[in-house]
Amino acid sequence: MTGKFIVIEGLEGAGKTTAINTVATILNQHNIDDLQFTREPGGTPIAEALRNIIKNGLDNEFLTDKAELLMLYAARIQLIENVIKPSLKLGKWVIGDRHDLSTQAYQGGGRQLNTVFIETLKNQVLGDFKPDLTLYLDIDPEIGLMRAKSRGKLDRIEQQSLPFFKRIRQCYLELAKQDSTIITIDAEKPMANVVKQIEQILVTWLPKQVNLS
Ligand code: T5A
Repeated sequence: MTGKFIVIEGLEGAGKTTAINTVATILNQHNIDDLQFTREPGGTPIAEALRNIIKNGLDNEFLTDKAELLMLYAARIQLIENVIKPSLKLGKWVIGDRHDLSTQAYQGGGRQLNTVFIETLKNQVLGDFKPDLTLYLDIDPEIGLMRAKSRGKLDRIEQQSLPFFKRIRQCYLELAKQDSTIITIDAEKPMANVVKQIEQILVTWLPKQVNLS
């Protein structure tokens, strides 16, 4: 049996780290122990090098929005072909810290890049590959950024203006409405409540995926 691909999405400071740990714990409780964790951009040597450029830039060279988009897809396809697909084939369950929905929201909504251009690129690079389930942690960007700031220095993307993050949130919410495999979680609630929401979703979703007698 092939594994499943579960992705955690959301703005900075939404609480993806806790959500990932919660998903892993619940899978373990259902005897699903062979897990592969990924993060995007990143997760292979080439993809991690691209992550570093995307997050921090290089030598003060201006990074264009289109180049950022292309690097994200380059990193993503490296990860999919070299890690995600082989893991799923071996029956591992993959838990992803971000995936393509981030590009739709950040580069489509935030950067306002041409959506036809993004869609064409997506179709060419990913084909019909997509996560089995996406948990979108919805949070007001002001709250998320406050949480992110409390951790220290902000990276190139985190330094963007508030309207940029508001557009991203709007885009996430719209895309979640259009796709039944994306489930929205209220991430403004205290951590214990967020954990509970994830548990409730997985307890309903998991039995549909595997025979958990
Ligand atoms: N990007 C990525 C794109 O633009 N396009 C793309 O296609 C992709 C894939 C990646 C950056 O790249 C961009 C998006 C990003 O800007 P990243 O480091 O992977 O960078 O992503 P970040 O969102 O920056 O990661 P963060 O670590 O900021 O977000 P998390 O993981 O959601 O935050 P987390 O879990 O570390 O929590 C932050 C703080 O909040 C607290 C935690 O304890 C922590 O201190 N917290 C809560 N506090 C109160 N109540 C709760 N419910 C809480 N949940 C967490």
